Amino acid sequence: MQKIFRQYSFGNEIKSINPFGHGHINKTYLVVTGHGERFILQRINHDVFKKPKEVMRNIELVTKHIRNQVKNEGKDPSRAALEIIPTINKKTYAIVDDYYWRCYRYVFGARTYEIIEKPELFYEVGKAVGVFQKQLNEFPIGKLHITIPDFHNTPVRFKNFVEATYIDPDNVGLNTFNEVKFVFDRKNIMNVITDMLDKNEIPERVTHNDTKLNNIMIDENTNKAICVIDLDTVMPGSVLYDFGDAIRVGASTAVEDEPDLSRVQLDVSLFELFSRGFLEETHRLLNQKEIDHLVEGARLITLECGMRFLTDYFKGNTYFSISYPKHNLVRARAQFKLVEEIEKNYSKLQNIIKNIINDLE
Ligand code: GN1
Ligand code: MG
Repeated sequence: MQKIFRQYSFGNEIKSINPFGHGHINKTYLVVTGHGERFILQRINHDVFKKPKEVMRNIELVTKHIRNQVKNEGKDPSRAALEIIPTINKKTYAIVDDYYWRCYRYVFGARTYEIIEKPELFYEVGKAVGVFQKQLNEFPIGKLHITIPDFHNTPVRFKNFVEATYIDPDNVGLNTFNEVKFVFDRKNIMNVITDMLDKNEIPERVTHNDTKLNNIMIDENTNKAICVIDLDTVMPGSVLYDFGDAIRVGASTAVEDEPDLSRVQLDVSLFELFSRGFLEETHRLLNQKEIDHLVEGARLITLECGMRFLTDYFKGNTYFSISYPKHNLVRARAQFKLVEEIEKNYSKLQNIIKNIINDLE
């Protein structure tokens, strides 16, 4: 750690360093200095993000853009986006022993949630995801690097899944017949969103691609959302996946890795609250096809995420960090249960979207 701290101006005032957060990919630490300053220090997982410099360039551009937007609206930009702390050499990252590290200013008086504790919070989360989309609507999309190719390309994720079922070095597949069948039964819907993108029926937008609940910062005093964090996967993509990923985590009655499937349900009223917040911000921006496929976005990203967990389980758990051997299988099962829940409520959810749009127009 000393080698990292030598590259930061606060480096010789460190009081404590502790692991922080619940991310599955990067390593995150909370750093506190003797002056009571706090920083979030992260080691970028370069097996996942092969070009960390490009990740940091994207984040630099996007956070600058958001701050300028907010400034132009006459509002305080200080908490509107993550703030990268530069190194002494004015770089957005520090390289130590082939690892890339980066540092953000810690946001005081804010927190994230693993599960929605008060329903009205999810309306605020919807607003935040919508505002993020709005703020980046004019961003020159060509400037963004593709930090992970085919990240939300569901047909490619399906193909990788099918290949992984053959690999299965530890023979873990024996007990997963039902899960594998669950995915295959849905092979015809994998390409619904990518086809619309290919045909230009829906636009490529600047999207976040990881809008799960714990990536939204909430003010502890006002309960208002502050900003969206974890910008590593900001790339061109479909807004349907951003909408969907937020629903996948926030509208579920259980955590992502709940082993007791009877507890994993879709809370339709939470879906409605999020959708209202989100659409209040974005309904003028989205085209009809996008509005008609928001629910499909929730189903597909949940299915995709389940496939990714199961793929990793078959391949020996090399991608997502796990706390016990079957963790990825448990995660996958919870996702598939949620897919069923979305399917069961599909027409109800579609009506909710329709009604919100009617109210707003
Ligand atoms: C990963 O890093 P983290 O935990 O915010 C993953 C997402 C998954 C999510 C599932 C770069 O996000 O795509 O949806 O886990 N990020 C990457 O919890 O793969
Ligand atoms: Mg995260």
